[in-house]
Amino acid sequence: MMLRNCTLALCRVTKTSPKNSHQCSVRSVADWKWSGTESLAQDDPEIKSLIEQEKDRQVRGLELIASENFCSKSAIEAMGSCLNNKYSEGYPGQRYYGGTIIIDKIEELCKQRALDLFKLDPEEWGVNVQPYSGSPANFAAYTAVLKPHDRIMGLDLPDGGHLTHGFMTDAKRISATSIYFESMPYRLNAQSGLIDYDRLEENAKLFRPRLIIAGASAYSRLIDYERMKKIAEQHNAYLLGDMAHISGLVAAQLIPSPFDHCDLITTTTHKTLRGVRSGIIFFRKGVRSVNKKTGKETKYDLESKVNFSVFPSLQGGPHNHTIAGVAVALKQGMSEDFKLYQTQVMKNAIVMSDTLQALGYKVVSGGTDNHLVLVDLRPKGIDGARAEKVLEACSVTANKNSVPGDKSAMVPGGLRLGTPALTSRRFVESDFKKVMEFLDQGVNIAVEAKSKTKKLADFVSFINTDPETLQKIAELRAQVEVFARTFPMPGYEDH
Ligand code: DSN
Repeated sequence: MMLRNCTLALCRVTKTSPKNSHQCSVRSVADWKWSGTESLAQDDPEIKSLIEQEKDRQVRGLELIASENFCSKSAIEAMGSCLNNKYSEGYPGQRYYGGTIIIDKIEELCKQRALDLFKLDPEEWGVNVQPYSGSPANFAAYTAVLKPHDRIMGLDLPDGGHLTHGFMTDAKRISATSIYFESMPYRLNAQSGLIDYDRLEENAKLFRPRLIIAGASAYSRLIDYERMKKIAEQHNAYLLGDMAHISGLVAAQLIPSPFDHCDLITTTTHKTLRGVRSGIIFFRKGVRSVNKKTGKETKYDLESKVNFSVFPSLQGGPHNHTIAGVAVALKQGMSEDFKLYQTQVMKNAIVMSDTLQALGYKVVSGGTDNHLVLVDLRPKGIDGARAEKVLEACSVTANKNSVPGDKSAMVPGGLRLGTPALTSRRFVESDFKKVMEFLDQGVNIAVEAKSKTKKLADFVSFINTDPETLQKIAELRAQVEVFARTFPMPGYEDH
């Protein structure tokens, strides 16, 4: 007789029995031991322990990844709530399921706060808060305004752009945004380290894009949205601002706003914005252009296109628990404290850049106007991959990054360093000076280890086995961890 598990795990179905009758090994649900109200420690000590270990790693380490941050306890509390349980395909007032009255209120509140945070007039801008994260938000925004094979131009990934800005290589179309659309990148000027707007304009004349993307993942300077809008207008193309990295700085009105010139804007909510992980699309409403001869107005039609693209074209049920967490973070973003925080993020980035240069490092473009610094390690005789490995062993987390002129993405010449996460832990200028001194010591260990090894794999094995190097790493890690543990940490104490 064959047996198979039933969806009620305690029951069995006999295939041979008439009408697949159930033979339950318990008599009623009252016999269940599990109530669903057990704590994580009771239900799954293995996952609980791994979360505690990750929390400890975050507390004892120096987090310099420019896209990361430490979300507040209140936003995480909203995300870890019963809102997880509700399906609500559609939009407020137009759902495909019942029971969505409260969910509608949460989504409306989140949308209102998104508009308020960026000081947007609802007659001129609309917003969709359902994208699951930044990459889905970008693909949904493109799908809203492009047909398959329409042309896009974004900053090339090795020059600081993002995968979803159309990344492809000679051998392969990597991002779906280069599979479904035709992509031509623009790049940095290799000497200045700044976006080469002249070249973008020149190439746009040949390529005739439908969409130009103004945004970056590893660019430490301000973006000239006005210039990019002028280039886009020459081809009747849309200008999309991907402000994922800088949205907190934009919200605090510390840097020029993409809202002044872009047609569409996407962002994640967990980088400088310091919320739970999600994505948002803003779109313009009202008049798009006026015919100079006839005076006839052409209106934006982005609202229905963006909404349809997010659901039903690309996504299913919105993550209501996440939308609530985003709403909490957006409210925090309107506080005076948030502005002070963002101001400190930028002050810390300048100190980071200045200290590195004083220590003899080459900083791409010579400085920073935002929350991050790109360091070119090649003049030090080391690369980002090797430095990242040693720094991680010393509890300093950063990521390798390509710098202008780089050949290899796997062993690029630079490191990307950001201040948002540690600034959330109340690090100020003097603390960042110290963090850069720790980083310098780690890089020096890497330089020495490189001189004794050949390939990256030999290097990794060497730093994990050579007693003298292990000793140096252990000494530096101990100093880093004692220092890092003295700072407060947002979120829950142990998770
Ligand atoms: N992973 C993010 C970053 O590091 O910039 C972008 O998605």
